[in-house]
Amino acid sequence: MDTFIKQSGLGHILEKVRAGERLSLADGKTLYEHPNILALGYLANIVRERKNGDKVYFIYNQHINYSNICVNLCKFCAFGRKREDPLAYEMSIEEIRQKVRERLDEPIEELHVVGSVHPDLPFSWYLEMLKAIKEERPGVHIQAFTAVEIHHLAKIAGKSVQEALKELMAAGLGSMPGGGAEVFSPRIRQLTCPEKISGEEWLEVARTAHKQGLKTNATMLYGHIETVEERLEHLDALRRLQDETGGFLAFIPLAFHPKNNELGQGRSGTTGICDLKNIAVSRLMLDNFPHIKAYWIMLGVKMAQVALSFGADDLDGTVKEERITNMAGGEAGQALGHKTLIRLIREAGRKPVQRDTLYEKLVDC
Ligand code: V47
Repeated sequence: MDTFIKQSGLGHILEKVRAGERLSLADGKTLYEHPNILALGYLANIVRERKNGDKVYFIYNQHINYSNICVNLCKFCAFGRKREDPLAYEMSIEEIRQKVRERLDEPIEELHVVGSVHPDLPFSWYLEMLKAIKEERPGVHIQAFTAVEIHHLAKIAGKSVQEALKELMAAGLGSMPGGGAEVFSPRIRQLTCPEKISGEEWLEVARTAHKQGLKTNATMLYGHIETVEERLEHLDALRRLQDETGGFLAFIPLAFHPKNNELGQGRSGTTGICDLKNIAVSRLMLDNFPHIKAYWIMLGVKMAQVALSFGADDLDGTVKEERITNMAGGEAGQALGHKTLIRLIREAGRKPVQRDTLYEKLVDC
């Protein structure tokens, strides 16, 4: 296999990967532009197995998308709506309680709570929501609010991000998901989400969270108008912040879905090779991230399974109900039973491990 990698012109990268040396942005470009996906997979798998052996993690989780009424209205998003839109919705705290109660008979470890940049819900509403979830399901870990939402909540509360996070943590916030990162490049943000906080601001919220001991994830939305250089700069910014704080748990490359959004008009979805490249290159570039997640809702179940041989070590979870990808044309469905997740992992020749949000409580399956 080493001969094959050398013949593919990737010998110098193989040497660095074997030595545990950091790859440069130029190496990243070589990888993205390399035509042989098997060579990339082989390299990414070295790092993946060094960090996580044969394990593939999954979690018993439930998503709650509390509202889609949004002031940002990003051009790639099919979920966010103006208040007057017939598809706009906002759950009451009672409805959220009900969603949690509906699944009390299932061993759910994590509630993944993400919504929108809502024009007028007050800060107290978010605290109340966290407390209500904890009342219904006291032991659950709440992974909630992207850095974009946190920035907004601090603003409406008239507090610093640090102070807002402190109150949210006291009300039950356990960690933050990685959304809203998109692509940090100012060019891409200007063209696709001009109302959203900047990449620098996103990173600053993550930095503040990490300094308070709050773990977070990170994402990158790929497969639209971004260049390879812009992807690599995004990965590099995350890698530098992780060197500084060590607060990121997982990186999740998010495949752009083109339906029902402005950016997607006339555009097709990502290809399998593009998906696998983004998994493999992120595994290789993000040498200080413990986990790379193949989020099956975005990738599709089959591609997510294949991604387990190209650098990914996590499939996310059972989910049940998800609206962001679904509204943008996602066809993977919205729920997987844990038996299906285990089967997918075993068939990929890996060892299924049920985890909690922080990858601490682990159960071999
Ligand atoms: O921030 C929006 C993305 C994100 C589209 O942290 C789209 O474990 C594709 O971040 N096509 C929200 N993507 C979802 C998210 C997430 C999901 C699962 C797990 C975790 C985690 C995080 O979805 C948004 C945005 O980047 N998004 N529209 C679209 N059309």
